[in-house]
Amino acid sequence: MPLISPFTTSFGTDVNKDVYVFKLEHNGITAYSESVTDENPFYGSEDNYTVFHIVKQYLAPVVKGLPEPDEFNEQVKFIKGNNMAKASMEMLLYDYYAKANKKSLVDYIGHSRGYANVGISLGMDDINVTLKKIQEALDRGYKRIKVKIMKGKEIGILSAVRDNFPDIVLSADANSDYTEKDFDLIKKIDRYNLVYLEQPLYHDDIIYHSRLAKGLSTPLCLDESITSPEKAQKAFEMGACKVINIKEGRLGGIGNSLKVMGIVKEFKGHVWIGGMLETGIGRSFNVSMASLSDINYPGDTSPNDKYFKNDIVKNPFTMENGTIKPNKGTGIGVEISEEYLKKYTVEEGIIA
Ligand code: OSB
Ligand code: MG
Repeated sequence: MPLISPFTTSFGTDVNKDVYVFKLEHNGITAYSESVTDENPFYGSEDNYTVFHIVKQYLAPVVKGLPEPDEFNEQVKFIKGNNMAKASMEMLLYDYYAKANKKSLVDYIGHSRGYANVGISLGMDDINVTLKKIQEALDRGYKRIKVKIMKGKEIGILSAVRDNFPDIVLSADANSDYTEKDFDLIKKIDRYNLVYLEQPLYHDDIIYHSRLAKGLSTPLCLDESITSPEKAQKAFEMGACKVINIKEGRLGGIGNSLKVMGIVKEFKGHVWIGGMLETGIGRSFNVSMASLSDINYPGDTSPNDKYFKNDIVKNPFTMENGTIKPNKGTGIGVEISEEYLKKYTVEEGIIA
């Protein structure tokens, strides 16, 4: 699926979304999910091809027995890692069981405030383009602006943004571009008054983040590093972060995401729901999660039209005053656009 505009992070530029959409049909119920992986393992260690392999070889046969999501998580525990593959199947079962219980996904999960607070994640562009996009985002009511940064470009980007928007709620995401040798450079970020700095160091690190946090007044938010509830526990115990960006895909699904939310609460931290440029299918899971009452910061759950002119769902989200309501209806509540799904499908098959 072509993106409306290229999305550039410290690890590369995306111009298309290449995604596996999963469909489960049983007893007149049709459930959907998607994998948050991309063609390359540049954000984390999984990519579309590893997901397909793990799903086909190990997970789909388990899904065929229709375990409830918690039971599924128990049954696939013996498979190490591969969280994005596991999440795509666990969430398929969440949609299935919400629908089987004739509930919306939020009612099936419980404890929703009824709407998600929404921030925007802006990829790196020419600085004038970024400033224009920020103004547009503010005009649309977004509650937090996040800009992507990378080593050597951070001061240019952040000083231009702060010169033009001195008071906005601003964060920056480095997607693990820095090392422990860059602490002096990273400390210069303190002057831009960010709500948090997201994942400055190695994608799997906690120890150096905790060391960095001691010399920094800007709170740290971890994204890539938090791949399990245990990692979240360790990160808070070590003071490696005050904020966590939850992505169900990275954590292996909704069950683990809820556990992380519990840990954040225990440590009186902050938590929000991130995004991976999802289609309308993945986005509807994210918006439901972002509406849970324990989520206390605006997330990266932009409405569909930030990324796609023609999404594969017929009922895209709309944002009002920086909030989005989860879909009504059962499960994730999306109406699939068979037209665009067909148009963008390059390969189709039955895996179990
Ligand atoms: O680090 O949060 C990230 C997109 C792809 C991979 C990693 C990240 C992102 C985003 C975009 O920041 C979030 C979104 O709008 O979906
Ligand atoms: Mg991030």
